[in-house]
Amino acid sequence: MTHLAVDICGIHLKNPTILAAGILDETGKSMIEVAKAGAGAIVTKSVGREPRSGHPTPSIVELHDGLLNAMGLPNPGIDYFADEIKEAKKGGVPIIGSVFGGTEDEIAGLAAQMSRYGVDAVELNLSCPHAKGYGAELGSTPEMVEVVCRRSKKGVSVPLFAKLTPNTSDIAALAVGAERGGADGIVAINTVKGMAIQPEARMPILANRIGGLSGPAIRPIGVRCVYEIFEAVKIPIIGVGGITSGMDALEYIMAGASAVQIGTAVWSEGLEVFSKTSKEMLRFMVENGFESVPDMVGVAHPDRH
Ligand code: RRO
Repeated sequence: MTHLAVDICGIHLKNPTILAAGILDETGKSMIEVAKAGAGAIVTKSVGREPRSGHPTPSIVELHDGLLNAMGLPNPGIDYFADEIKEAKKGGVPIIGSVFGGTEDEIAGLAAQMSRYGVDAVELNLSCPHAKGYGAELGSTPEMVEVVCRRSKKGVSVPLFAKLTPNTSDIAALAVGAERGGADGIVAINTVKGMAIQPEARMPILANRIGGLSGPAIRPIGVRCVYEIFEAVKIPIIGVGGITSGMDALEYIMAGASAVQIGTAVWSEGLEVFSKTSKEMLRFMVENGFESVPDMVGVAHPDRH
């Protein structure tokens, strides 16, 4: 029978749609709502060592095909997060804990602490494009990605995912670094560095000036990144960037993703986007003779046609 269930690194998902880090995932209660809406799994807000209020406003610019954000890693701090994870688990879907840090020691410590909270996997955010000293700096060379993953892997008892930046000339090389360092999966992509300027004011709109672009505008970039990563590593890939429909998700899966994350479309379409995406994927599978999601993974590559 045609079905949407997938297993990633031993984690069972009833469907391949996962809530991406950064939206409706700061409290246990909001994560339960996302689970109820049909997400197959949930990634938490990226949390760090200390509470942070983030960058000054304006920190979001609405564009017609996406969002530009410079939130600046607002989060309550890891110590506060144990209770939120405990609550989120009541939603009945796997919870993936996202952490960011300024040094390899810090991020490894946070990953270990997150793993002790009972999450099903840990996602290392190595890719925030606009918070100086955090994220992207640690994730900008294959060597750094490898060291951070190796260090983090030691203290983590659950699968470890590395979320990579597209703001590089060779994301596949970063993925190879993650695989060498022992990561169990790759998450691609985080937002694409961008800027919007208000002509009358003659200045950038974001208080931080530079931000990260998400939404439909970046989908072709994400699909290309997943396609390149699929040819470079053996570990599973989770695709993210501009997915709003089942057909968008299928692009990522056929490029090589085993599952997908949805973020900005939750803001633009509402929580229904998870069940809508699943339904559309299932319809496509029935109509095109695919029994399961793994049957479609990477089929856009010439040797897998
Ligand atoms: O908080 C943010 O500004 C942010 C993060 Br942590 C990230 O990973 N990606 C992004 O676009 N914004």
